[in-house]
Amino acid sequence: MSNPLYDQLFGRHAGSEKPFLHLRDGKRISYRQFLERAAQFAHVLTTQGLAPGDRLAVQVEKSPEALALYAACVQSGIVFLPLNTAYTAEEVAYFVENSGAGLLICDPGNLAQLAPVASRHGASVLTLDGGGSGSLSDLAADQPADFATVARGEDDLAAFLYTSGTTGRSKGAMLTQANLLSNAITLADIWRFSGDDELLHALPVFHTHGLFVASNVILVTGGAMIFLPKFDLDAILAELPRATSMMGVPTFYTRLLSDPRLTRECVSHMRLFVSGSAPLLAETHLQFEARTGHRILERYGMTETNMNTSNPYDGERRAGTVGFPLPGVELKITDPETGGAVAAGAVGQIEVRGPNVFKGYWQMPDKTAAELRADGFFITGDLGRVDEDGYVHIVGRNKDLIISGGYNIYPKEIELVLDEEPGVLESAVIGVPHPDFGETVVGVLVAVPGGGLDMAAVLASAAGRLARFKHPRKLVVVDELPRNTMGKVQKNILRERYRDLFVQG
Ligand code: MCA
Ligand code: AMP
Repeated sequence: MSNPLYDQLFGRHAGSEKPFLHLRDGKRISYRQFLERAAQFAHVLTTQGLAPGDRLAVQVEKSPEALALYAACVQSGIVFLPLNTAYTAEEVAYFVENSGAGLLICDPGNLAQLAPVASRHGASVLTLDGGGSGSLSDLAADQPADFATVARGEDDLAAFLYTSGTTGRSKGAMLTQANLLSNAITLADIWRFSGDDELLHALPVFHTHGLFVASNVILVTGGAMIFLPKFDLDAILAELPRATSMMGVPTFYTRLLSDPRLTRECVSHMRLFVSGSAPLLAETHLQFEARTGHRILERYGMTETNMNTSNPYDGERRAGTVGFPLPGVELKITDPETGGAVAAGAVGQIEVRGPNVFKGYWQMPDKTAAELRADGFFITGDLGRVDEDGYVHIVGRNKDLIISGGYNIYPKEIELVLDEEPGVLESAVIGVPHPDFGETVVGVLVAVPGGGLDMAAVLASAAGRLARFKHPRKLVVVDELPRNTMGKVQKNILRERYRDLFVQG
């Protein structure tokens, strides 16, 4: 019986003593050790009562064990649901409830807060810390180091990744085995990954970029990862000389450029730098090339689709563009009003279709139908054009979204929280340029007349409810919000008004 994703990413390395993960303390984890750990975890998950198709919610620090949980889920047919470590207990509660997760694995430090959340929604709870210890590992220690891989088909679900929405309610994007596998094979091929690669991995492993794009291309080719717990400039600069490749969000590259230790010599062993998740400024691309001799390869993707386009490995990596549709992926530019094709070279909404496109949003058929057409094209919400040479340019967004340091933030979610605060009549949340994060969050408030608006109290209250990266970095009070004749808030006017708050104009 087969399980295509497990077989191709993990099973093929069974018994291999080749290094898979190099850790910062000099420790190495071979493929065999990693897979044995994953098998022990798979036993724990099943003895906890999870069956194929059930969801496992995981909010833990990055570690080899966190990644082994992904492998354990694929091997046992359980749907892997990783969560950003920045999410508050209130945010985690929504994901556990909405997904119907049967088990939550969290950091021991969050157990007191999350155990009641889990029990309220009928889930059990285990712990795992950044060093690999916790009740999960305690239970795993006595388990066999091999596990009979559960048969799965390509259309079976492998993971749920939650992505926010314009209504403020997060949606669980259902990703199948084929979605993940097709993208991994394509990317490994076009980016020329091989068993000799050592990928410098400093991204989190709870979103598509670090979990699927980076880890899966290595797994499918048998290379190794230099596995850092997070982005740390000193650690990255220390590891760059031995790495062959790195993937990062634009903030990685602007931070590297801000350090004089980034030189041509320190990257002389590198063959590939990839950027994505947010727009890479053409200026950053050019500065990086001038400093290092490397042209960053920019690609474009989404949680719902994995990767859609990429600049070429050979050939011109064109700054300010996201390259060409991947092999097997169709991309078209349509009129947002009619859905019909626009004239060649004109700007419209980007739609994509291919084996990478997800199956829909968990238990949200209306939202699925609104974004995923019956013919299989997914409406990305990004605005773009295709130039005369076929390069795709992303020129804006047809959705109210802020991307800060590669994290997506939907203003509606923050507005709902701000609007509940005493003294706040209404709010509009916008993204403005930020030198480090690309964009950052600004809250524009209208006060209740005589309502005693206390800005510090508003910020403190929001802090308890929303992940840190979503917090407004600044609140401003205005008499009224600019509106069009339909009564809709004109955020473009606000963005223009506050565009220089964090950068020099
Ligand atoms: C951390 N903070 C942030 C962010 N990250 N605030 C806004 N935006 C952020 N992205 C907060 C911290 O809580 C902290 O708050 C302060 O900012 C600085 O903390 P620091 O430790 O310096 O943060 P950091 O560790 O340096 O984080 C910055 C980072 C990180 C390295 C850019 O956010 C990161 O790794 N981003 C990658 C996100 C990612 O993987 N995106 C892919 C999504 P305080 O000041 O209170 O201490 S997948 C996707 O988008 C699609 C599919 C795609 O195409 O890839
Ligand atoms: P997410 O929903 O978190 O997966 O984020 C996906 C969104 O990130 C896309 O819809 C784009 O708006 C944005 N994005 C990803 N890669 C790029 C890129 N290279 N350039 C511009 N925007 C990007």
